[in-house]
Amino acid sequence: MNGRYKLSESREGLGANVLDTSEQHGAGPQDMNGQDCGSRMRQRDRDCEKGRPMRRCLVARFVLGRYALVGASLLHFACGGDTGLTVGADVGGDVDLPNCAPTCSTPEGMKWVFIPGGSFEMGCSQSDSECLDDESPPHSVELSAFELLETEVTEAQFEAIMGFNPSCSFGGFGGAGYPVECVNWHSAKAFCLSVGGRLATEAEWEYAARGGSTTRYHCGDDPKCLNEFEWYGENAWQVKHPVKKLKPNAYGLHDMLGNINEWTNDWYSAKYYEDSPSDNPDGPESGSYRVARGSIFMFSADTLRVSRRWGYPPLIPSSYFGIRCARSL
Ligand SMILES: [Ca+2]
Repeated sequence: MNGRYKLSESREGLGANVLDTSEQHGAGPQDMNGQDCGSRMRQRDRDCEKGRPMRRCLVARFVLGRYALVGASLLHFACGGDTGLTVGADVGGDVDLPNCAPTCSTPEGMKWVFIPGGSFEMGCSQSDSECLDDESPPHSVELSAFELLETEVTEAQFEAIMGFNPSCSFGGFGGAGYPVECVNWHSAKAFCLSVGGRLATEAEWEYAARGGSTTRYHCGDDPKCLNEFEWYGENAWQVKHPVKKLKPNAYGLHDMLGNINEWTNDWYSAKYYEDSPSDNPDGPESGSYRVARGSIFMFSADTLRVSRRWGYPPLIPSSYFGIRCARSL
């Protein structure tokens, strides 16, 4: 991978599973309840306007000059969301992304887990009666072996590489060992390239999350089994938790289904499963929304079903969305 890719975003209609928030219409960054991030960003705006020694701003402006859209994304965080980009606007052209391979540094605590190649049934589980339309039809997928991070990327790990911490820390809960959030898709991709990895495909994410299981959750069909493995609406007190505090799935991966949603590399299409290739599928060629997988600390068990899909605008950061990188072998 040479760190250069063709980026284009076309407009498509909203899929049934796309999250619709005011952010899509040009409002400031917010969490999905319209709280928290907006005030933090406005404060950053005021700081920028006052000409304070905003290291974040300066770093972002420097990166903006070198890495175009990624820089714009960083500037979005650092300067309160005012990057001059129109949310949801089409963007195109070649974009340089940082890529340190093969001499990447590994932030403290970051561990790659080997995921063996194999085949699985992707999409709605046979025992699941709550699947949405975009989870069907279930279809056979074969994947090559790859690696995935043991945990969601933490705030400390993100800051060590990127030089700032964008987390909104919904409810006031956050810190070094908590998962980073309020990252948009571009920053998630930039971070993964910066540690020698990439974002997982949607198929890789589901395969790894299942850990060989074929049930609604990796721990079975009864949602009560989640309490030992995942932070969600029944046990998380409506806030995010430090990574790796609960049991891992069969592949040794922590917090896959809960705590924070995780960006994947794929474009979102509600119809993709109808004609998905079976060999290492990597999503539609274009779209307006990127896929995030898993669920979060405040949602009910049905959203943690392993086949659940989310489409979300790639330019928008949210307190719901974080990062888990993959790495090719
Ligand atoms: Ca997660």
